[in-house]
Amino acid sequence: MNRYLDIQPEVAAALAEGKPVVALESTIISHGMPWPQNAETAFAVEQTIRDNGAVPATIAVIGGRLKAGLSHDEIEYLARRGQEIPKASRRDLPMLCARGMDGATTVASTMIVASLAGIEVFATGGIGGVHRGAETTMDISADLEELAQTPVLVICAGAKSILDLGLTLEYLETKGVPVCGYGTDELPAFYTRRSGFGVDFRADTPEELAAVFAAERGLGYKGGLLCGNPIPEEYSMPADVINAAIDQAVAESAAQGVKGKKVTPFLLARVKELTGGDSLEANIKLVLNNAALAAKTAAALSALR
Ligand code: PSU
Ligand code: MN
Repeated sequence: MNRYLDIQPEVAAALAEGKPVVALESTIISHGMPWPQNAETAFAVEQTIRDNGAVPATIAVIGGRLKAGLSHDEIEYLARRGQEIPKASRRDLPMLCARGMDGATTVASTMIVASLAGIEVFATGGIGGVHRGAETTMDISADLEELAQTPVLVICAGAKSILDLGLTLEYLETKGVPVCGYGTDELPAFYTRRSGFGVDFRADTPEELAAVFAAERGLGYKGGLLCGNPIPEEYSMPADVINAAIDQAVAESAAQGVKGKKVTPFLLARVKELTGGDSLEANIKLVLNNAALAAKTAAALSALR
């Protein structure tokens, strides 16, 4: 096992027996939601994964250790400390490990730790991607490059239109990352079910999705697979309301010269402020929806093996 990695005993036992395990990220806990909803959501997501037949493994860096599976107290610690926990993507892990620091893992770094631990399925809310204006800023999330090189199935609710969704899909196509729509032919846009941008293929059952991921492994590809699972209709937000808030947040971020790793948290926080509690509620519901699909897909994958 990797010398920087700690796998929680329950997770290690499930992996050893070939039972389904689902990885979860921690940037969504420390940076994505306010206390105490962040802790409540993290616990509810883990419970949803259990209710659907899999073992949850929330991932973070604590005291320089890569953790696959967190205790109740560790999740609460990350939730209470919030923004004080550094956001940790691929480039940050070496420094955090060397110096014994904490880190809230993004999609990219959660994939890295999941892969080191042998976990193949990962549920989250939204992924990073190609930002609007990336043709001049070159702001492209490391999440996309990770999907190209790390063999994990990432189940999300698509990407927020704080990003350029068309360019995000072009980038994934260039990198050869298969993109699935769950029950849809379009990439979902996080708060809304449709984006207008087509995916590579549609899956209508966890078994269909698991079979494509298993085939990707069987072909010897080194990269992962992205699945967009639309927010349930009853929790989706009116497109005009959410798009107006996103446009304003993107304009403010450009006007204030926000750069680097602060861009995504700035945009997410501003959209939340501008839309009140509605977007937080939608965010919680879609993460639970993704957790349920991920658990069922991990179970389907275990059955194939
Ligand atoms: N998009 C969301 N919610 C999030 C994130 C992105 O809708 O919480 C977080 C995820 O952890 C994602 C990270 O991996 O932001 C991407 O950050 P960056 O764009 O700096 O790579
Ligand atoms: Mn960025």
